[in-house]
Formats: sequence, C-alpha cells, structure tokens
Amino acid sequence: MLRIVESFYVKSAVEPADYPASAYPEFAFAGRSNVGKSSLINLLTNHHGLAKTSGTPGKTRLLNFFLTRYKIDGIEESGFLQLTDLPGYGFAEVSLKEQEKWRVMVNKYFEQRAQLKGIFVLVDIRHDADKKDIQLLEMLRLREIEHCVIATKADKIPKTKQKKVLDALAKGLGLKDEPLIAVSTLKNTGFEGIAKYLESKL
Ligand SMILES: Nc1nc2c(ncn2[C@@H]2O[C@H](COP(=O)(O)OP(=O)(O)OP(=O)(O)O)[C@@H](O)[C@H]2O)c(=O)[nH]1
Ligand SMILES: [Mg+2]
Repeated sequence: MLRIVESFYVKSAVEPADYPASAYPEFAFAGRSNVGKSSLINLLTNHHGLAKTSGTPGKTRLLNFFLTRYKIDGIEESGFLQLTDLPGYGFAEVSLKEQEKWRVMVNKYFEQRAQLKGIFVLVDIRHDADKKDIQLLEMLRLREIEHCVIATKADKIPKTKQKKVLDALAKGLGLKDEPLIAVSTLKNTGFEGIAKYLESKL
C-alpha cells in the first residue's frame, strides 16, 4: 500500500505563474469550508500541522501546495507526489465578489495544472447532497478530470447506518462510476481506500 513518508509545504499561490514548477503527479482536495480538507491532508501525510486546520470556516483562501515522498510497501519503490489544499466554498459570510474570485482561481487551476491526476471532492457524511458539490462534480465530469468523493467525519454516524447514508449520498450527488469513500480523521479510518486510489492514478 502507498504510504506518505515525508511531506513539505512548498508555497501558496493564486495565479498559474506562481504554481510550483515541479511536474510531479498532483492531487487536489476540494469541498465546502470546514468539511475537513486540511485535516485529511495532515492525516494522509501523518504530518500534524502541515495544512492549517481551524474550527472557523474559510481559513484557507489560497491554493496551498505540498510536496510529499511516498513508498509503496513490499517493493522498494519510492516517488514524489504533490497535494493541493484548495480553498473551501459555500461559506455563507463570503461576499459574491470573493466567491467569484474563488471560482476563477479554481477554474484556472483545473484548466492549467497539467500534472493533475485527480481531485478528492469532500462532503460531510451528515449532510444531504449539496448544490455546490453537485455543481463541482458536474464540472469535473465535463472537463473529464478524474475524481473521487470522500465522505468526511464518518465518526459522526454509527457504523450500522453508514451504508444507508452513503447510498443516499451517492444517489443525491448523482454518482456514476465515481468512487465514494467514508473517512474519519478522528478515528483514523478509510485511508486504505484513499491510498489505493492514489496508487491507481500514479
Ligand atoms: N469529528 C470529526 N471532525 C473532523 C474530522 N475531520 C475534520 N474535523 C473537524 O472539522 C473542522 C474543520 O476541519 P478543516 O480540516 O480545517 O476543514 P477544511 O475543509 O480545511 O476547512 P477550510 O480550510 O475552511 O475550507 C475542524 O474543527 C476539524 O477538527 C473528522 O473526521 N471527524
Ligand atoms: Mg482548510
């Protein structure tokens, strides 16, 4: 299984000219404010505090780029991949002007980041499918960008109810062949699925 063994913050950027120049395969984390993007990056990298987390939504306003080194167990293979923490959307107190800035910034990233291998779209397992998430998924399908949906905060739903909740979420989000993985950064569950997804797209 793929395991991230080292990770560094590279830089934050808004414009493509400022993105890190390295061409390593890259994966990005998208989703509403407060859904748990930064927490997931920290857990995946096993690097507490790498991505800034907060109880206050809207903390991350820039594209934050991280470089990681991974190992694939069993074989002595080691390589680099990049993770990008995208600013959250859907935060009520953000002005329309700010929302438009977000849209332009993220669209440029999706359009111009050539080494982008996949997007993790995070949704809160407790919430019904949301219009903003559905729009993002539609846009990714249209652009033919590989993606995987992560239902976060799985610890908030009893195990016995998870399958039913996930089925309803998949239906609400209109998922077709896209994978849907439940994770909890609190309980440290669901990471094998993410590791497998990463490995399959490298
Ligand atoms: N119970 C529970 N709480 C979580 C989990 N993951 C994240 N959280 C909490 O959710 C809050 C938001 O987490 P962040 O990782 O900062 O969320 P974000 O998506 O990066 O938010 P923005 O940067 O504002 O877009 C924090 O208080 C986390 O502790 C989880 O798996 N379970
Ligand atoms: Mg964040």
